[in-house]
Amino acid sequence: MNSRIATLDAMEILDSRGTPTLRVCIELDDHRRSTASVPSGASTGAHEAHELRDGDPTRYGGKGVLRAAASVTGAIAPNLVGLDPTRQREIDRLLIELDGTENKSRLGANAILGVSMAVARAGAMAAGMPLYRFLGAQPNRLPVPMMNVINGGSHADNSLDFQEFMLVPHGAPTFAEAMRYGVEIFQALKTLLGKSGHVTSVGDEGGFAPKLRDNAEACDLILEAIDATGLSPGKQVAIALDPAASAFRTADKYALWKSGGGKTTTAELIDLYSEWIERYPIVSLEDGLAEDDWNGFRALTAKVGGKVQIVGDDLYVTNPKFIRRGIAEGATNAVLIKLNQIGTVTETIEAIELCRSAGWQYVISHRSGETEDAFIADFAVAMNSSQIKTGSVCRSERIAKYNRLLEIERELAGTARFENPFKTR
Ligand code: 2PG
Ligand code: MG
Repeated sequence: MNSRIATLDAMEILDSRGTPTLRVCIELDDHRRSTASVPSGASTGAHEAHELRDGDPTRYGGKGVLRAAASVTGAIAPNLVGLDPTRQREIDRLLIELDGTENKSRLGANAILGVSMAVARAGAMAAGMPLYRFLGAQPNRLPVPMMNVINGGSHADNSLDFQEFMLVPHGAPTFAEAMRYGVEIFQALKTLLGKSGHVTSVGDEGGFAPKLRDNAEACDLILEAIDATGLSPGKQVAIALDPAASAFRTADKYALWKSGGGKTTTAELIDLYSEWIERYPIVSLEDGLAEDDWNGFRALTAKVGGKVQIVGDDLYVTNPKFIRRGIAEGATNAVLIKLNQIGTVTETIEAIELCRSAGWQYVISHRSGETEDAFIADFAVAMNSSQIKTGSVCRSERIAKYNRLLEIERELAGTARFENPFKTR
């Protein structure tokens, strides 16, 4: 017989921005323990599951999570004690029922996800398997990393409207080599920035946060840095962007206020992206438009979706309801997957299954507020995801995921695959 859940506990810890978040601990009846820590976003989609915060102005500016911790120990724990932790789907259904709201606002999506992730780990432990093997059918693919080396938008106090400028070492032979490419380019970029008098301090996801002339200069610098390493742009390393356009959406336009670029219409922004796609080796464009601009997304995908990956993040918030609509309307051709946007491991897997059935790519993603928990590294391999987005190549909360993937690649030894999911142009 499998081990059973004996106790559940939760505590307030801190994330990479020094903001409180939740850690859940499950003890099995054989005294083994699993823990999971919940991430938190800054550029959050309007329809994300509800992150429960205390709102008590005397602690952490209202951002404490003691109420979410109390959801775990109060409402949830008595219902889970005695259950078999390998029954993830049933336990997640139970959590959803216990909450009873559409967006998990009663118990808090942070409380529910913390439990759901800790159950997955406890299940893997009970089954005597690493997490990636427990959650995956035939896990042997290492995802191509998307490394956010220049930060802007709401992740940095600089002149860039676009939130993320990422390196994609898609032409590397292995995951470990992909990491080396990324790190060497990151170091070259640091030298370049220093030489041209820019600051080399980093933003929330560990990417540089310089005050540049405009958004395009970030792509120019990345290209220069790739050249400086002797790697070949477009062949070995490409660029991915996440403008996170919901953050600069006004009533009917997009306002490039950080760079002083003025207001643009949806059509003008689509033209700018297609021009960039011709000019730079871009393989992926996430949230190029805002979460409510469905018409714009359809037009963008119709125009450039044959050449590059168009990813919806705020647009879908990992919610099968919105992904279904996106598939029906051809709004994008890929989805960003964040566990805490929907709130349980099971619903996240359902979102991924929808992508698979449509032949769409899916990218497993961190949040800008992270912890040392590397759950998404195992999860990406379990889901056979072609890509993972987990920040720059510095700061331990980002590196923890990369290091775990290096470990998994080594563990898989001869059977590990690392493949380029992008169209080569
Ligand atoms: C995003 C994420 C992660 P945040 O927009 O894709 O990079 O940012 O967690 O702030 O929503
Ligand atoms: Mg995004």
